[in-house]
Amino acid sequence: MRIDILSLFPEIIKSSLEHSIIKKALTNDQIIIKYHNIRDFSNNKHKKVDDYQYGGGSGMVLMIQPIYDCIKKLEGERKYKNIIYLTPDGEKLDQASCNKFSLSKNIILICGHYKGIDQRIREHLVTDEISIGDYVLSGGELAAAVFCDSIIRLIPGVLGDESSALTDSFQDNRLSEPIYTRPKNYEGLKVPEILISGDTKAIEKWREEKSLERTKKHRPNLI
Ligand code: 6GU
Repeated sequence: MRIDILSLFPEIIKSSLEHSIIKKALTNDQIIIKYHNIRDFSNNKHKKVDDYQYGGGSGMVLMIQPIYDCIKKLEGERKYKNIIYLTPDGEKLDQASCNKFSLSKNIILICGHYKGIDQRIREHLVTDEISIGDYVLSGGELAAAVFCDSIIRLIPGVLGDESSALTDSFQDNRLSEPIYTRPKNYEGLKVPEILISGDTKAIEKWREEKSLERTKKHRPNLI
C-alpha cells in the first residue's frame, strides 16, 4: 500500500508514525508513505496557499491551485482508488471502513487547515470525506495519523500475531474483554481465578461474557 499525504504540516503526521508497529511496517516496505507539503505546490511568488472566502465570512480557505496541481501530478503517476479529505463534517471513520480502506492499493489524504479547503476540490477530486469523531481539531494532521495507524495495522503481516487484529475491539461489534498479566496478586489486587484455571472452554466463555458486559455498559448502540 502507498499513501500520499498532502499537508501544510507533514512533520506532525510523520512524527506520529515513526514508532513501534507502524515504524516497522515502514522499514519493511509493507507500506510506503509520501509527504507533500501543499506550500511547495503554490504558484504564488510568496508561496501563499490560503485566501479570503468569497461572499465574506471569517477564516481563511485553502486555495484550489496547490492542492489541485499536487493531486493531478500524483494521478499522472499512478491510479488512486481513494482520494480522502479529512474533515469534521465527513463520514465518521469506524472499524468497518478501516477494514475497507486497508485493502486499497493507493490512497491520497488531504489535510485541511484554517476554515477548510475550496469546495471545488471536494466536489471534483475527492472520493471520500472522513471525520474521526464528533469534535473539531485545528487541522487534519492528527486525523491523518489516526487514519494511517488504524489501516496500516490491518495490512496482513504488519501485526506479528495475525489473529490479533481480528480480536480487536469492534471487529465483531464487541469491545474487547479485560486482560491481565503477571503477577497473579499485586498488593492484594488479584487476577480472576478462571484465567489461571487452565480450563480453556470456561475461559473462552468468561471472555465472551465480559466482552458483552463491557459493550452493554460503554457502547450499548453496538448491540
Ligand atoms: Cl478529519 N479534521 C479536523 N480538523 N477535525 C476533526 C476531524 C478531522 N475529525 C474529527 N475532528
